[in-house]
Amino acid sequence: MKALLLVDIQNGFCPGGNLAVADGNAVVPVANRLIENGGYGLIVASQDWHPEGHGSFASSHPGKQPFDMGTLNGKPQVMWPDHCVQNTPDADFHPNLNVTSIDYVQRKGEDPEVDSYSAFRDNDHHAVTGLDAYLKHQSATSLDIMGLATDYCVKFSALDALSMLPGVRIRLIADGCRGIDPDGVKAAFEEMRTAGVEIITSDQVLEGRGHG
Ligand code: VGL
Ligand code: ZN
Repeated sequence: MKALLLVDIQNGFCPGGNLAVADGNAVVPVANRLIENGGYGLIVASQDWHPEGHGSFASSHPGKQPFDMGTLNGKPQVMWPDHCVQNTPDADFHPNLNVTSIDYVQRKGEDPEVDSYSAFRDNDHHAVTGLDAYLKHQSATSLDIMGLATDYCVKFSALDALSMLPGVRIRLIADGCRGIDPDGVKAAFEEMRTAGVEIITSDQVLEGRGHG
């Protein structure tokens, strides 16, 4: 079973959103093309889904400004602007994303005391989301990953996919990702490649159906 993981393609990470990624909406047509013509048997999506007052929000830490470094539960934590609050438009999937074809949505970041960049487990590696079990149950043999943001949720999802789904081929669709910090994006690609993630393009998937 060839599976596609769409990471956090939400209003909050697109222009106009509370944690907008430059050009973030550009990943939407890439996702739709892959959903419709990529030859996948399974489409899953993650959704950043924070309660109000989440511990990753600068607003929860007196004196902190968005993008400052702070701590959460004694660990270093980027202080984010309030974003993707549950049941707000900021947390909705981008309105042009073909959500009707998504088989499974994995929400994350619900625990106010710990952030969860990865779609598979929280940043402390204490709690898993259940996405690994779902993909194993569906007998996924390959997982292509794209979405937002390259240097945070995409990177940590890809690295966790490698370690939590042994034997599954993990590929990153480079043109289907946009990131927060340009230097961070460069480093993220390098880190993923070094760890064993194959870096490909959506055209490669669409041409040979990319599954060769
Ligand atoms: C993300 C920062 C905070 C992401 C989510 O989707 O990359 N980044 N929450
Ligand atoms: Zn978040």
